[in-house]
Amino acid sequence: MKRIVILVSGRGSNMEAILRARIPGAAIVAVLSNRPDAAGLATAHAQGIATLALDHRDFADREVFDAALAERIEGFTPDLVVLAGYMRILSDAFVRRFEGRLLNIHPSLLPAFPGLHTHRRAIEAGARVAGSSVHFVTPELDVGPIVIQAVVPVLPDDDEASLAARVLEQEHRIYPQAVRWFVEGRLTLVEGRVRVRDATVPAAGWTSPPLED
Ligand code: NHR
Ligand code: GAR
Repeated sequence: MKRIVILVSGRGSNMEAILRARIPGAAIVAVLSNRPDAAGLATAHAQGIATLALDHRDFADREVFDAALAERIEGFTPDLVVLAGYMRILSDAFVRRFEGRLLNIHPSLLPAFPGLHTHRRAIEAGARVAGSSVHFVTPELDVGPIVIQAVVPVLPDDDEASLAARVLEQEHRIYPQAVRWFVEGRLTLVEGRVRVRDATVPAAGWTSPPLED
């Protein structure tokens, strides 16, 4: 069994998509949040999963908070740590500690629109396509090596909410897919580059093909 810890800050729909996928060989051993009121925590708790909230406002600074968070995560001995709508930038020390086993999903076609308010910025820029990217987390924000992406159109009448909903639907496909690859031992980070061995991608929307060796 590969042990997975998921970090959320809010709704937790990506977490739910990963749970619903019932990935063979994967055990979601805990869901942690920096926000005690995150809906995702309650959802996980209702499914019998261990949950823990560490409120970042109770800690002196980012480094101290991240050190405490890392300790609690290590207590669950995870093979993989999954950021699913986790909204705190992670310090270098945290990222280095979990290097190669730390994934994030970002709601844009990286390297376009890193950081916050991605949908608003895509619409303002007049982008004709948008999407989502799963990437390994590196110390620098949203520039880690990309694992899988999905593309959606930006339609003339889109506002932030309508675009976010179209992107989110694709997130719920590609994040479980990336986690499945990892659990199957196909997805690795080798010298800072993503390798996906012998993978097939389900046909729906437009999703990046797996990388060959
Ligand atoms: N940490 C590192 N080091 N590298 C990444 O690539 C990270 C990361 C932590 C989170 C997710 C992320 C995203 O996909 C993520 C990627 C939060 C912020 C942010 O500015 C930016 C990007 C992401 C998550 N957070 C504010 C902060 O001061 C707080 C905002 C809030 O609480 O609402 O941490 O886009
Ligand atoms: C998702 O769209 C995710 O890509 C995005 O927040 C949403 C979380 O939804 N993440 C970020 O913006 C990270 N900065 P969820 O809580 O329902 O999974």
